[in-house]
Amino acid sequence: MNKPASVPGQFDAVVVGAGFSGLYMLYRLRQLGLSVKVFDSAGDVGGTWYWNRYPGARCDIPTTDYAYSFDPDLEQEWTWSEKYATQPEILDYLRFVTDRHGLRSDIEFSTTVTSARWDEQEERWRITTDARKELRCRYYIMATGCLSVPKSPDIDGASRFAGRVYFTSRWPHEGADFTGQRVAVIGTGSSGIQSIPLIARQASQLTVFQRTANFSIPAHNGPASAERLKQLDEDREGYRHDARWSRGGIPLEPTDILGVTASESVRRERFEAAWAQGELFGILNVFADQGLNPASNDIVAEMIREKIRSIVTDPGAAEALSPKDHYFGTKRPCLDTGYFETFNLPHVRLVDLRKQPIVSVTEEGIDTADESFAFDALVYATGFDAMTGPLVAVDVAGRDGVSLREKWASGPSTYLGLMTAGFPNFFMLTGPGSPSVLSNMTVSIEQHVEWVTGCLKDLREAGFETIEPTALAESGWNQHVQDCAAITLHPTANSWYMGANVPGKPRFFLPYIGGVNAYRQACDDVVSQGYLGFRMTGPGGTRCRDGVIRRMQPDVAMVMELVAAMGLPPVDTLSAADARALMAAMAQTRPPGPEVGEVTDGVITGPGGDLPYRLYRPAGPPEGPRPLVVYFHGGGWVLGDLDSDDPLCRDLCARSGALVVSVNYRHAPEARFPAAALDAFAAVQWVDAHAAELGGIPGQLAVAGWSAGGNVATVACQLARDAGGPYLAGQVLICPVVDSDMTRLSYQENGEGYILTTALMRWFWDHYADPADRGDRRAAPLRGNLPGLPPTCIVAADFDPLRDEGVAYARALEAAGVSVRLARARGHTHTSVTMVGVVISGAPVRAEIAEALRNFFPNAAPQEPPS
Ligand code: N01
Repeated sequence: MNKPASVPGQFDAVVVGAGFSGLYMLYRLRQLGLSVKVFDSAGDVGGTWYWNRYPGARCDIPTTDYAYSFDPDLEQEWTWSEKYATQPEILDYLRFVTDRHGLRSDIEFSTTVTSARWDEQEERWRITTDARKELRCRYYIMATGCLSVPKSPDIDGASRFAGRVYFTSRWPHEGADFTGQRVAVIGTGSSGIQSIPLIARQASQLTVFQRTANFSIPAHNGPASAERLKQLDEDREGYRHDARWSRGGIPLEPTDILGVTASESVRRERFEAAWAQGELFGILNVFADQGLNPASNDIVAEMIREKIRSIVTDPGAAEALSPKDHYFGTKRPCLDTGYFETFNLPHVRLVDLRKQPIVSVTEEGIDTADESFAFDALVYATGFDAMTGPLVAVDVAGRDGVSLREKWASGPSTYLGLMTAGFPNFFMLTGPGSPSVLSNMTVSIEQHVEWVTGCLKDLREAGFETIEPTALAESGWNQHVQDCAAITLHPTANSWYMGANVPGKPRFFLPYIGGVNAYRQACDDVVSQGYLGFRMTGPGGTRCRDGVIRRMQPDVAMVMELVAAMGLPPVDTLSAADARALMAAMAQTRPPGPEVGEVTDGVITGPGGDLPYRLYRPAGPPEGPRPLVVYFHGGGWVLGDLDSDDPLCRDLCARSGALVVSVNYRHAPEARFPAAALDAFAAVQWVDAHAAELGGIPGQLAVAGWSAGGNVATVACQLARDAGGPYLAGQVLICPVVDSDMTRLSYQENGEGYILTTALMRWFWDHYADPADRGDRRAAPLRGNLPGLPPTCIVAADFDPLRDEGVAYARALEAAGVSVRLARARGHTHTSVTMVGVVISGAPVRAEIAEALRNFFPNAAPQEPPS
């Protein structure tokens, strides 16, 4: 039972919303012994399931999973009747849970919270409702859901229609009878796709106005999956645990099969199995790369289009119903029961608004550019102001009276999707920046509620009364949320995930796509690091451990995990020969890099013998000579060859439009310092002398190199300057070794755990140069004479032990009057920027490198980046 308010009108917590999240929040807060008041505008519990009563409304996550897991007895007492339960059954379930735990007494229905203001003096929220009720609380919790504010009809004349108007999101409780009526449905998202087949059963004529064709797969509804029920019966707790630590909130083994490399039969088999299963997470897991790689996505998309064409008998309608303007999964895919089949009925018509847009709603119906339609009823299935809409619907004002609406004018900003700076003690359940709508909501809701409960308990035990994220932690999280989205295809779509469905709403990827498991880990890590990024205050003082919880690019983190799971021996424990064999074996499994026009191999005569080179010529126009870049591979002067950096050279060539000549140089320990540096200089001289026959423009020559290759590249620059030639237009140094001092901060921060370790760097140096030689400017070019060097682009990666020497070189070059571009590889390691086709987030850095190269050559032709 709830603790009553000790002072009338004053509660420990106010919760807005009595759906899945608000009910569970209330249950947990009561267990903490807090006084709580819950408000909901609806007349009963249920949230989204109270309002969305349109015909055909069901969940699209199997009900075995779309349910609370906090109460094992409840799980035994409630049995779902179908794989995907209907809205009335889910509403019954929520009523059952409410009554079972006696929650109703603390909920005030039919009451809307209109404003919430932080009172700085009292450190309380002042809450006002539409019943003019005012109350105060310490904690203000929005449990208002992600899709609860309907989008207002943005169609001319919407108010003019004289017939009955329905919104799927505000369906009348008494239902609607369309028998014998001419009905229009506008919108073909999940709500439209679920309701259209049932409306068609009653209506005498049904006209569907479709702006965007949507991907939908058959739900194959029926009894719950026997396999899943068996799993639950055998080990319910284990099943729920797996769900909590899965990517989407349902136990599922993520595939590692790539669409682009799978055979035709494997592709077909995997797709048909997912189609037959009828589950969203299944069809989103046909291939590991379908959410990232357009080519892989298109394989799945085309198979769905084939299905649509096989169902819909009118080829014109089939074509119009086949989605082509977005990648599969980038708008929420739908589950349907007979949706596409409905368009085979003689009284159902599809109007493609891309061909004949709506001009206006009229008194009688709808006018499109080509036709006037008359209707008895109009159904809007036009969606929601998603995720942010419900939060800013209340006039929330935090410190200094700043409103949430103002703060979020150009997009939401949260820490973990749970809180936002400037709004102390204000919590959001499944807010923007959390997995929410991309996950099984019930799992995400339970995780948020439990996190908030744990936080309030910890605050109390430590004697704190307020908690609020810091600006640094919040901006770091926002960046991470966007980084996670940026490596996927999601930001390309005009979806409600991007805010694109609401005119004027900032384009911003709203949910967290890094996965339920990764997200849960981040939330747990914040707590275990003493509430990293939160400021807590109380009578006992203030505590704040400021910082950013996730700084690494998500795909780099994934690669790091994969490499760790391989359990490879540390390279610094191997012989040079074994290390080379290991590197060569690893290179076998990676993608080949982009196509270029031509690749030819040749040999340069170097000071110590032949030096193999590989020449990359860009594809396409212009014909004729191009600028030349001499490239040196990485590998600590010990490892690497023409093959090791082949994908990177292709990428540099394709992006920059220059000829790239990758030159192998003598390796240590067989040929120690200064062999590699001398070879590099000789190679530069040779390429300069043979520019025309290589297809290059004489005099338009730059050098580039990664890691130890960056070392020999810049040493070659210094030697060329001293020798009075060749003339070099620029140098690109990707995470270069430029000094032998291994005490810099970046060594301390990143010397372990990021592939290039301090131990490995020592191993490289030991193989390459005697300690006495390591201060020589041909080994440590940072110590050389720097004036007169060509324009330079240096890439410094956050998690690289060599980061700070790269930065120091950039600063020293600048001080010597050299034009320098320092490209920060944010969230990258020493090796990740060069992992072409593996680490997608490295592409913008490589684009910057290519731009720097093009700028070295003023007459170079601009290039299209490789896809
Ligand atoms: O809304 P939507 P929804 N003129 O935004 C069209 C969840 N959900 O209510 O795509 C003409 O998806 C709009 O066209 P376009 C689920 O997460 C779950 O259907 O913007 N058309 C689109 O076709 C879902 O994703 C279930 O070009 C206009 C449609 O209206 C989310 O809720 C069931 C228009 C809106 O589709 C939202 O689904 C239902 C205009 N002016 C919902 N404005 C389950 O199964 C909009 N449209 C659990």
